[in-house]
Amino acid sequence: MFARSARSIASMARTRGATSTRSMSAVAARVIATPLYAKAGLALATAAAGTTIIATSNNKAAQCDALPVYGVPGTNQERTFLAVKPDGVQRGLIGDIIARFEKRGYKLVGLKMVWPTLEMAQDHYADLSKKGFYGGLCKFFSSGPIVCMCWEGKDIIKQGRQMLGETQPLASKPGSIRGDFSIDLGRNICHGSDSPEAAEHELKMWFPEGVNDWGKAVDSSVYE
Ligand code: RTP
Ligand code: MG
Repeated sequence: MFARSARSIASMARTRGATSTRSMSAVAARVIATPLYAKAGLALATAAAGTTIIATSNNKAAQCDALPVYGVPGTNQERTFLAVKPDGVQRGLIGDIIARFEKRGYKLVGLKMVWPTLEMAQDHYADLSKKGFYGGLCKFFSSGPIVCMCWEGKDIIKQGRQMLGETQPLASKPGSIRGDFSIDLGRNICHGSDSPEAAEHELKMWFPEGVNDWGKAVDSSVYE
C-alpha cells in the first residue's frame, strides 16, 4: 500500500464535495485547554509540552496526539490501519469488528466513515496495480462508505492481520473475522495493514488530520 506517495484524503475529499467524508468521532480524552482554543477559533496549536492540539470552532472537536500518526512500532504504542470495507458496512458488521479489537484489549485511537473516490481506492491498493483483479477491487472499494480505524497496542499490526484471518475467507479459521463472517475472496469485509511500512503509509493517507492519544484506564489490567 505504499508504492505511491501518500495523497491527502482531505484534498481528495474536497474534490468530491463536503458530504463525502463524515467524522464519526473526534473526541479526545486528553483535552488540553480546548474550550479556550476552540473559542478563539484556533485551528492548530502546539502546546509548550510538545503535544499537538487540533481544534476547530465548527464542531468544537479537539485531537491530541504527541506521537506520529503511525505510533511507535515495536512498542505498546504500535498502530495499524484497519478498515471495514463497503461489504462489511452493508452487512452491519461495523460493531462486531470493532468489538473484537476492543475486547482483546486494543485501543481505538482513530475512527471515521469515508466514502472513497475511485482515485483513493487506487492509491490505497497501488501495490496491486499490476494484478488482474485491481480494477474490480478498486471499483468495489469505492462503491460505498468504509469505516477507517486506527488501532493501537502491542504487536497490533501482526495481531490485527491474524484477527482478520486469511485473505481467502474459505481458508480462514473459525474465530477469525473473515472466517466467521465472510465466504468470497472479493467480499472479505475488512482490511488490515500488512507491515509497519504499510501501516505508516496508510495511516498518513487515511488520517491526515491525526488521531487521538488517550489514556486507557484499564491498560494496567491488559499489560503487565
Ligand atoms: P486487504 O489488503 O484488503 O486487507 O487484503 P489482503 O492484504 O489480505 O490481500 P491483498 O493481497 O492485499 O488483496 C487485497 C484484496 O484484493 C482482493 N483479492 N482478490 N481475485 C483475486 O485473486 C484476489 N486476490 C485478492 C481481496 O478482497 C483482498 O482482500
Ligand atoms: Mg493487503
